[in-house]
Amino acid sequence: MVRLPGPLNRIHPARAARLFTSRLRSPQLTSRLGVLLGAAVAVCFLTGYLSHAIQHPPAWFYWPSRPVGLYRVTQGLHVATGLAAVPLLAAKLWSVYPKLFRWPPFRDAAHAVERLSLFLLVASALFQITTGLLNIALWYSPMSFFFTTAHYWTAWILAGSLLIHLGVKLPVVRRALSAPQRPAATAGMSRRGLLTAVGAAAAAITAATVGQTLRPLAGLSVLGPRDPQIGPQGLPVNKSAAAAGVTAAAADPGYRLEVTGPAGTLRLSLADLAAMPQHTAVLPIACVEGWSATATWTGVPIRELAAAVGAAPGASVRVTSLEQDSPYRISTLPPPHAADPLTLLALRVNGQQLHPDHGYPCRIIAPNRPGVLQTKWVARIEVLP
Ligand SMILES: Nc1nc2c(c(=O)[nH]1)N[C@H]1C(S)=C(S)[C@@H](COP(=O)(O)O)O[C@H]1N2
Ligand SMILES: [Mo]
Repeated sequence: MVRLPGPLNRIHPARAARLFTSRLRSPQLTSRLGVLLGAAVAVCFLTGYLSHAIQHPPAWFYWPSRPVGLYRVTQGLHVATGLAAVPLLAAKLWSVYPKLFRWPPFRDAAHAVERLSLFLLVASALFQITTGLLNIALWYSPMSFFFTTAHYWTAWILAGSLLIHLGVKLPVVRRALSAPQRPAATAGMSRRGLLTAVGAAAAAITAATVGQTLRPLAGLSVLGPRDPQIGPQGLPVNKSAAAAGVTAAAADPGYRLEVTGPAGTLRLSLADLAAMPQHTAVLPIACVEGWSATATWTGVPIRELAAAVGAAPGASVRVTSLEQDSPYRISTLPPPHAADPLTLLALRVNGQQLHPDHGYPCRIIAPNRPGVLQTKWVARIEVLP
């Protein structure tokens, strides 16, 4: 029987028993759900940290330009494991929530600290799932903070409080998972039935969204927020030329690309760029939001442009967009990407001139790189010293 706190003691004991005691709740159930949820959170945390490090590289960090689709896989896993965690977390919280009403709330100081860390764990997990969902739905208005920063720092709170929780609960989990199975429930749902239902919910969510990056499954992708057909030239659009405020600048016949390096500065018209040797690469755009799509890109390799202004081997290249006032205006190609022959200043996609929404007059497309760094409407290319 569950001891209820003050106000809840007024509920008739038989009613309270119905409210709070399901024979399904047990350390075994909670432990099994915890193992599954822990695995999803671990993959989600590591792939999320990786995505952050690629975008804000610490000094020790190295990210290669091959294999070309690696980021597509890691970021696909980040979003897929985050989504699969929704039913797992819901079931796990259901399996323990009567403990929330335990009276007294804590036994001693150590127990109080443990429950505080548990509060941080639950709060940060709910925050990560909610903000992640809002972000992939491109629904920013409920977030009065900058998503990227909040999602990043909360991940550390989640990881820290999860480690404390694991440390405290490991003996309970070990006992629960090595204990002999209790006889199956005679009426209602069995533990196996519940675990199967939760697993099926996670699988259904995955199947309904993973087609946004695993393209053969695109037909199933009823919950994937970005349909591959949305947008011109068969590619999703993250931000249109109009939304970026570049429509006039991009269409200006006086457009010149500025290329700067140790040997000086070139100003190239679109015709100049088109007259240079063109290369074609089949590369995905892999958005941090979990969608990705492969396209055939044609344009001038960045390393040829960098060499034309005297770049030394191993240089980084900074790219600036025509777009003003945007955190995505500037990106830097680190040495592996700047030197990779597949990294293009693309003029064409899938055999057509770039649509304005895909970055006309020209855009960056590089292998193994988050979509957010594939800068559109390029105005300037600088070889960094
Ligand atoms: N200048 C600029 N480039 C940008 C963006 C942007 O907002 N501004 N969005 C980026 C993001 S988040 C993605 S996923 C890709 C999407 O490219 P697409 O719209 O051509 O599919 O463009 C990237 N390039
Ligand atoms: Mo993106």
